[in-house]
Amino acid sequence: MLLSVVVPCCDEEAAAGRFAEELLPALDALAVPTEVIAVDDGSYDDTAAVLRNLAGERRNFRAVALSEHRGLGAAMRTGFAEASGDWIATLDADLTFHPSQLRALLDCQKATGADMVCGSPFLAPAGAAQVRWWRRLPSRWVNGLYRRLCGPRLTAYTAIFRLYRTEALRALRLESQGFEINAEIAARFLAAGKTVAEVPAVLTARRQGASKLSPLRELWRHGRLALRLRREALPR
Ligand SMILES: Nc1nc2c(ncn2[C@@H]2O[C@H](COP(=O)(O)OP(=O)(O)OP(=O)(O)O)[C@@H](O)[C@H]2O)c(=O)[nH]1
Ligand SMILES: [Mg+2]
Repeated sequence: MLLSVVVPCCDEEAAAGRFAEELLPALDALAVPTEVIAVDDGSYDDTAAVLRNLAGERRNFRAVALSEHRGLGAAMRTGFAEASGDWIATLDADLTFHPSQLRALLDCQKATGADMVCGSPFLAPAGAAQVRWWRRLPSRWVNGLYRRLCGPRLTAYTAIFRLYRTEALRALRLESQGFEINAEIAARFLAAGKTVAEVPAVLTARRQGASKLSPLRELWRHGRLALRLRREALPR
């Protein structure tokens, strides 16, 4: 087994500075072979240089640089195409889902045989107590919308912290440009009849750098995706 960890990075110079001390040791502790694929998306800060340096020092760390800013959806799809592992995990660059929690995703996959395992801050005893209420509330609302649309099987349609069977992920036709890509992937796994599972995962607050989430833009994109998924599900 090889686990490819795809980490999209946009203006994450400070967060990427923690990869050597925090991300890579946490991956080593999983005791499975891993590779990191960090996708820089035309960052304006020194993210590309930090990632390039790390790639020069560590055998299992790859830095992929997009020539211009193309958005989270495009960055993640690039990471999926570049991955060599038979399993792919996706992770925030700010490590707000701590990578040590990948152990729980791997264990759950082993126990259930699932094609996709989601880490959910909505499942007890995990949570997102550190995250401000004005960020938690819209997230709950949007996830509630996807639950009504795609089914109650999952609680975390929008969270990035996941484990995927590469073959199943690559079979999907994904179109999302922004943060809604995580919801699109979950919806398409379910629509394709793939097995999905969920484990509690703790979400902490960002410690460095600025958030890239623009709530209004992402609400608009989620609305557009929800309409598209609904149209696809209607009998013709
Ligand atoms: N490559 C790329 N990565 C992005 C883009 N937008 C966000 N990201 C990355 O996606 C992840 C999630 O973005 P965040 O800004 O952490 O959004 P969030 O987790 O919803 O909110 P906070 O943690 O509160 O900032 C981070 O690793 C970002 O660097 C983008 O346009 N391109
Ligand atoms: Mg984040």
